[in-house]
Amino acid sequence: HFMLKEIHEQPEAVRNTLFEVSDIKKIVSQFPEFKRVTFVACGTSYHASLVGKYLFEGLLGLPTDVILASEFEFSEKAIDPHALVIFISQSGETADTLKALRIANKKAKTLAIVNVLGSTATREADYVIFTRAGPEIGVAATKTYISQLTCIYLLAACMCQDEELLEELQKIPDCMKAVLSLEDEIKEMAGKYKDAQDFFFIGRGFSYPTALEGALKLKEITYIHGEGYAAGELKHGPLALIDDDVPVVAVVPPGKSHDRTLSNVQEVKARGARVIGLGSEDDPVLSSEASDMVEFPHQIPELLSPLLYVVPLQLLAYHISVQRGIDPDKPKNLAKCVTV
Ligand code: F1P
Repeated sequence: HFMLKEIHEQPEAVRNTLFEVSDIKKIVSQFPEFKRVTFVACGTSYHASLVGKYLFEGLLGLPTDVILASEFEFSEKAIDPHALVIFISQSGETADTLKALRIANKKAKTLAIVNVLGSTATREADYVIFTRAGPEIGVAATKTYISQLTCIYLLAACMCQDEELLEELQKIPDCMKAVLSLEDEIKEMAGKYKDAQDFFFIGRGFSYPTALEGALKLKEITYIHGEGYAAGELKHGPLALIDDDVPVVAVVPPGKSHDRTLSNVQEVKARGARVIGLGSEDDPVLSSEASDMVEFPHQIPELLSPLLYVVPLQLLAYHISVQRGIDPDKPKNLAKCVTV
């Protein structure tokens, strides 16, 4: 399948995208002073944007909003002329994204982060950054998501001149290979969970967009209901849906969010849920709570975790899809580029 091939091409996609750093530095040197950042995107690209919010607010202290392209017209009046409005799109042709770009171009400086050279968004935005993922044939976005994240990290690091972060990013391709080598374990896990009718994916902070993206991958190619939730919101209603039929995927890297997400893991377990834990290899508490565990190298800090923790979730969705007899390259009701 194209999808599996592209999942395995992700270390290369990151490596190639990291070469964009010199172009990104040039673009950043042309920036006027921005008072805020507004991301606009659809689908998987929206989840990359959410990671951008945590980064831009955390590293640069810049107020950052993330707006779904299909909702942009309702925020039009509030667009700050001193904002940098960043459009993220694999194709650069998504109708809602282009419509929002045309509105934003009249109000503020725009930047498009796009994978397809020469696409409409690249011709219309003030600044352009390319994700060097190579062509993506699989309908569900995988390596382009990772390349979008890489560009966002590069952009944030260049804007705050964080050389240490630029160096840390160089380690990602090798760490990602280590994560990909867990595929056999994840395939086996897929066999255990493939008959579930509903899943929850939970995380906080940097892990919240990963939870949303894991749930979207599951929905797109397995047609199982997957709900991505900010772990702290579970107590505001959805805990009522958790029982022993609902597996919960918990994204729990070490760091600020760790202990509180762990307490949510205990809450869902108390309601009978089987928990698939994603966490550090040296997290005995999480691994004792989880029915199944995906272990990551312990040196991965929370800030970088979105680049790695999503990979097993792509593999999980892929293997559940295949084991349910679905062709993940031909998902029903999903086009590679949504032009309407
Ligand atoms: C957005 C998107 C993709 C999704 C599918 C449909 O596309 O929702 O994330 O995987 O291909 O479109 P884009 O604006 O990033 O090209």
